[in-house]
Amino acid sequence: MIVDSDKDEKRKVEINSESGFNALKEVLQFKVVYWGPGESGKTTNYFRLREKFDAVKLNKGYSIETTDGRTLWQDSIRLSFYFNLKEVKFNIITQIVTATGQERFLSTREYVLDGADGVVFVADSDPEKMEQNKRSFRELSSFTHDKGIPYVIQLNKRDLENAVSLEDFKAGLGLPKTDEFDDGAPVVYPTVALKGDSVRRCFEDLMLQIIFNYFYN
Ligand SMILES: Nc1nc2c(ncn2[C@@H]2O[C@H](COP(=O)(O)OP(=O)(O)OP(=O)(O)O)[C@@H](O)[C@H]2O)c(=O)[nH]1
Ligand SMILES: [Mg+2]
Repeated sequence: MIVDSDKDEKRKVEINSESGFNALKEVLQFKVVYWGPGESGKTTNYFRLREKFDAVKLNKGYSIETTDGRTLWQDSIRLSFYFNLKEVKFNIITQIVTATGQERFLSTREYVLDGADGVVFVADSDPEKMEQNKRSFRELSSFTHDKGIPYVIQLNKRDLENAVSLEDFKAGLGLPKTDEFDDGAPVVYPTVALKGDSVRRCFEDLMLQIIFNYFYN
């Protein structure tokens, strides 16, 4: 049974009678959006997460693509995790969606971003994609401006031979030169989504930020 515990629709209290006693469990629902320029690897991140979190997925998930494998609308899946905080067991239900990077579908991107609790910005290491990285990052900032939505920045395709250097990438996006922010979080997560490298860590770090933001902001 699920009943509303307060006015906040993200937060519900679930009362379940398991093994003869009533366990009280809080349920929190979040939405994470993968955002970035066209073909930077958002859908690849999504597929790798779906594999890695296979045991905790709530639905099969779906991908809506054009015939050439580009995202038309979005990819989406829901996962269920447990998280203990101050002796309360929370059930965290997270919907993961990827926005399309294609310029011509700008309006759908804004819609996909609606209600996001956190964003993974997926940038492309191809030096020729630097302008697109910058444009997409500016676009994201304009949508999330003033909303204080937590985000992490992923620099994908680190396996490319001519991959842009981390320094040039940070300078291009106007990011701090340091490796980490004051709270110890990496400024940029280098990934190879194709192989699944660091995809899960990047997602889990964002989830912690989202949960922290929810309780303390
Ligand atoms: N070399 C390399 N290629 C990658 C990596 N990640 C993704 N790709 C390739 O990049 C291409 C685009 O990947 P997608 O995941 O479809 O990109 P997307 O960001 O979802 O693209 P749109 O939905 O069209 O915006 C595919 O051919 C992937 O195989 C990576 O880490 N390294
Ligand atoms: Mg895609």
